[in-house]
Amino acid sequence: MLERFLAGDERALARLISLLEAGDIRGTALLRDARAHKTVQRSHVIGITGAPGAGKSTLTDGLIFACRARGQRVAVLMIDPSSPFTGGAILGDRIRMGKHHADNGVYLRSMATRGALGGLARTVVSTLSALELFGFDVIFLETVGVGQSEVDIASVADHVVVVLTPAGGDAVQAFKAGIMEIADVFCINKADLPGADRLQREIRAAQELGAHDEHTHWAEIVQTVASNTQGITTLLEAIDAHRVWLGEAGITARRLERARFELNQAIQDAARRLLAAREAELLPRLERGELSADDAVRELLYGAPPPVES
Ligand SMILES: Nc1nc2c(ncn2[C@@H]2O[C@H](COP(=O)(O)OP(=O)(O)O)[C@@H](O)[C@H]2O)c(=O)[nH]1
Ligand SMILES: [Mg+2]
Repeated sequence: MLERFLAGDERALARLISLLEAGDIRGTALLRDARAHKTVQRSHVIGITGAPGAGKSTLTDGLIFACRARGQRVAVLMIDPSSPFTGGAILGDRIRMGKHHADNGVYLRSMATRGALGGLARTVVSTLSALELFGFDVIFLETVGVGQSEVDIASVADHVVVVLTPAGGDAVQAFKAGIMEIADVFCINKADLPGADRLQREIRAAQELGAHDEHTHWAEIVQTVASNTQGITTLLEAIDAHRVWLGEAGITARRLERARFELNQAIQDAARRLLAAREAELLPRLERGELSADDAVRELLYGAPPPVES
């Protein structure tokens, strides 16, 4: 497996990702061994988020072609939300993306898993590492912009593209959900529909309202019509400009944030496992007031006996 992975065999990559997804320790071991044999080039990790139907997959499709035209190798990681409402859209994505299958500079993968708290599963991070190590220049991470997964994407991507559309009061909802903070580039897709300029003015107004100084990045706003590839090059240039703005130090800071995300998730998983093994015993004592939550944590983590109230 290691040899095949290092030789660039996509089936070995697919197998490695499956192992990582399943939480199989052979996956992490293989990833570690592969790292020891190969110098890693940082991929550009581009998160694409927005409401279902905003045009994320259509945009990604256009961006794939634009990156391929630059000679870059591209991976796409689609996070399937486990929602029955979006099942049809995912199927549509499979068909649409199907045409890239013949191109071996493009690797497509969808992940069905979600984190325990509804955000991104932490295996997304190890999967990104595997794709990076395999040698992709660009990795697109498509997530449906709902709840925690939207916040999480900002923790794992180098660049976050927030996709909005003129239809359906997107902007108002987006500002409520704290989108201003996570967007590095705003993409107003479906600019063929009425209201794109108005939406752009609303985003600008919201940016001007927010606190800013010379350290704040003003997310660029790009209008696209993904369905006929209009604006795709401009969108890619806006992402490039953000990378230049970040610089090496900024990108390193993003990567540390990704490591923090992965570690936090691992700690939560471990804590949940510890608790599950002992909750039948601990919860009644907590409920009766014999034990404080802090005592219980101490006992779970260090096995220290809690002080006994007389
Ligand atoms: N009018 C219009 N429709 C678009 C545009 N981009 C995508 N669509 C359509 O919007 C629908 C949803 O697109 P999709 O990429 O699957 O959205 P996703 O759920 O965000 O991935 C599809 O029917 C697309 O053909 C656009 O720029 N203009
Ligand atoms: Mg999609």
